[in-house]
Amino acid sequence: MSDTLTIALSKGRIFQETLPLLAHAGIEPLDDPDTSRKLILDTNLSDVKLVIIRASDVPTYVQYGATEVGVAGKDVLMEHGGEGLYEPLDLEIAKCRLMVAGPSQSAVNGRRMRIATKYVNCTRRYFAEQGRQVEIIKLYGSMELAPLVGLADRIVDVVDTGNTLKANGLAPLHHIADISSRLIVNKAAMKMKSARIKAFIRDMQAAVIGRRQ
Ligand code: PRT
Ligand code: MG
Repeated sequence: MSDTLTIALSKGRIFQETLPLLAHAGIEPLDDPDTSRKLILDTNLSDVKLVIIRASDVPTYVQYGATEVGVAGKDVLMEHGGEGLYEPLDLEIAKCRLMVAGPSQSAVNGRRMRIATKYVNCTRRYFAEQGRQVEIIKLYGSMELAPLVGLADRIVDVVDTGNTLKANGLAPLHHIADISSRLIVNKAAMKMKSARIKAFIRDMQAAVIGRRQ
């Protein structure tokens, strides 16, 4: 088996913030996913390719070995469950917090709270740990809208600056988890392509440490 390496990445902030780490590891893409329509990008190294995938799909591609490695937010990994994956390295990029948010002054009394979120599993787990029965409404985006139109009492979403919440009259209420992006590796590939993948992890780790200074 050849020791090619395919790396799953999502467009946008994860791609932009992973780029300098990859450069530190000697990997430079030959195309920009924000302007190219290609989904598989060649790099300066003939045996390394970048595969551009929707953020929430990255763990699935790596789980099934469609790509050996990938970069995914801890929020996405918590929601996916991590089956078939190793998570050897915190890349310390795309940092944010998974929060419960809602209208700043609002109490929900005498009935089950309704929570809108795309993080259904994380939300169920969090409220179960609190011993609270809630009704969860699955959405695919723009969670901030749900409380404004009476669809839900609260949302669970990632928050960075908090500006989006504030602009919509919402406030962060409870902290669920600190989030950053992680390097993930397919478990079988870690055995089959051990030397190649371990060298890549080492290079990326050096890049993360270099970036701290
Ligand atoms: O759209 P799609 O479902 O394909 O994926 P996505 O929207 O999750 O992708 P993307 O690229 O937006 O996010 C990828 C990863 O970046 C997430 O899984 C998080 O781990 C991480 N990340 C870091 C964030 C943010 N910061 C963030 N602020 N992901 C999303 N946001 C959103 C937030 O939900 C809010 O609506 O950005 C908006 C602005 O945030 P404020 O608080 O700065 O206003
Ligand atoms: Mg998005």
